[in-house]
Amino acid sequence: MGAITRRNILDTDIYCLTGEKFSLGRSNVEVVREMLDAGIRLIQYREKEKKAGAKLEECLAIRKMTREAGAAFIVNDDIDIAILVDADGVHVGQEDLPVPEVRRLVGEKMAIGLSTHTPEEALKAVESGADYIGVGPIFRTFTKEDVVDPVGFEYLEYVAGNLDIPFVAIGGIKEHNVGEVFRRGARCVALITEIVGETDIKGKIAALRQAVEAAKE
Ligand code: 3NM
Repeated sequence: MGAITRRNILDTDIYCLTGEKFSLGRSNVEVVREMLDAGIRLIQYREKEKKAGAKLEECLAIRKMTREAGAAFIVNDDIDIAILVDADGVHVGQEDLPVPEVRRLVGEKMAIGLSTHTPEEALKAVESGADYIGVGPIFRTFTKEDVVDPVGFEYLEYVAGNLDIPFVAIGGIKEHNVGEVFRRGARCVALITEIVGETDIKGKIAALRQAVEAAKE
């Protein structure tokens, strides 16, 4: 694989996020090890409960592992930690600092992802200089605390058909519906509970990959 850049960071089918609360007693680091061993090449560290020091320590370990695997590493929310560990990207939400200010902090090399839930937010994200957007929640999910109602396929199809920015579909995506998400225009999907909540993470990733390949045919 070539160098990871702001432009190509989403060039992969399956984007894996951590979620230690749902990880059946395994640590974020253990779960990421499984994901990388299963061939995942894009990891986001998402951890809302731990203190900064503990998050930094985990991110340093995951940075090392992702680098060795040639995988991209994105940190959710914590811009300071993303900078400290030399992450490939940082992912922010609508309530976080505006993208131009995030850019001033992280410099020109790091990718910035922004969660969006409406066409208006997506258009603003493009104008703001985000490198990619999250599009969701596609289906109902209880994983995110400040959850909004599902946007369904309508918003996904709008982004796929009208915007020239890399995007990732997220929210309630499972093995049984991932094929449909690809058929509706997604080229990258992000998942938390379907993967971290599975005993056999490698088996689940293989099954997801099979469903994605079938949808692409
Ligand atoms: N962001 P699961 S939905 C982190 O719509 C996150 O922006 C969303 O978790 C958004 O795969 C979501 O378990 C939760 O549904 C995704």
